[in-house]
Amino acid sequence: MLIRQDRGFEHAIPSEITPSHVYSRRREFLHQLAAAGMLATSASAWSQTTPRPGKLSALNSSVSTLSGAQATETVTPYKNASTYNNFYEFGTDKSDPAQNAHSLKTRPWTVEIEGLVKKPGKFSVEDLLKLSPMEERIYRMRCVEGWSMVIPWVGYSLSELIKRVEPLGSAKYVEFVTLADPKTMPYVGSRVLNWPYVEGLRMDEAMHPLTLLSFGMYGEVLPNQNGAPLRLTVPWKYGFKSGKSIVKIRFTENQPATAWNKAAAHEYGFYSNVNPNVDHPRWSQASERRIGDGGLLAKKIKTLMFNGYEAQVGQLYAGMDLTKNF
Ligand SMILES: Nc1nc2c(c(=O)[nH]1)N[C@H]1C(S)=C(S)[C@@H](COP(=O)(O)O)O[C@H]1N2
Ligand SMILES: [Mo]
Repeated sequence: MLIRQDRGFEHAIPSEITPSHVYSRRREFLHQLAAAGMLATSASAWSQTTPRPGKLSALNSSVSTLSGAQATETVTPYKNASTYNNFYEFGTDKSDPAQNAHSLKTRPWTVEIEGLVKKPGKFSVEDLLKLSPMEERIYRMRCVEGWSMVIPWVGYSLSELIKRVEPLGSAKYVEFVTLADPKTMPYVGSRVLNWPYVEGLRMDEAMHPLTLLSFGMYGEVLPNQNGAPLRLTVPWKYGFKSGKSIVKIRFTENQPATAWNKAAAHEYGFYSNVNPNVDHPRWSQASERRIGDGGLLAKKIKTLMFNGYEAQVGQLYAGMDLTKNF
């Protein structure tokens, strides 16, 4: 996103052919969750080869009250959500992650919790899958590049994990460090970014119920290119705040140095709230293109303040100058 704002839509979205073992793995994941009573909503509507785009209102009430999403929006086809990605460890073209991320090894996987907490330690992905009941949440996701999708994620609020490790009073921020393995990630080692990809949130943002620790999407285990085995989804912020394939969560007193902020501080601030009134230095943020059936000809739609989640998160920023804290 640093380099080619003008090229994002030149690339055709390749039609997806997913090997059958991937599907059986996803079905297995859902069955395990359901059997353990860990799936709070039925995700069966999304678990088909080509999930049907559906109305957001089809979701259960806890989802719609939390997301505040509009019932007129349709869910992005699975094919688009899993083949039009940013995951620079696997390449900078939108189609690269789907083509290259099969090399990512998602088991065994551990997430290390460190810094200002009473209970630091290591969690295996199996521990994390069991930590809390999961919900399906349909979130709008907007990339700073000006495109957006509507994706049904499966996970639980990050706050469930945070409460478990008992942050100290001095912990003001949470830093998320993602995997940087040059053996399985062809672009780690390139100079596109300073690896590992690091993101951060203020403690109250991290504790907000909308901040989701996601393990699945469309009722299925996350495809590697979407950040398996676990990632963050922070729907009121630009996509890059939602770090993929997290290996470390660190609680700090000072604001973490995040990867995109280090790469270009004047373009990508720490907060990165979706804000149609604050232009990116090189382009407007007032509108966006919804990726999906309309393809490259999709009409632009207005971008909403905090990506449409202002009622839920606006108060976190009361009194802050959002043109300075962009
Ligand atoms: N580790 C890592 N996480 C990442 C990125 C990345 O390059 N590396 N890209 C970010 C950006 S810019 C976006 S828009 C979203 C895209 O998520 P999606 O491909 O699942 O839609 O992931 C974010 N998380
Ligand atoms: Mo993005």
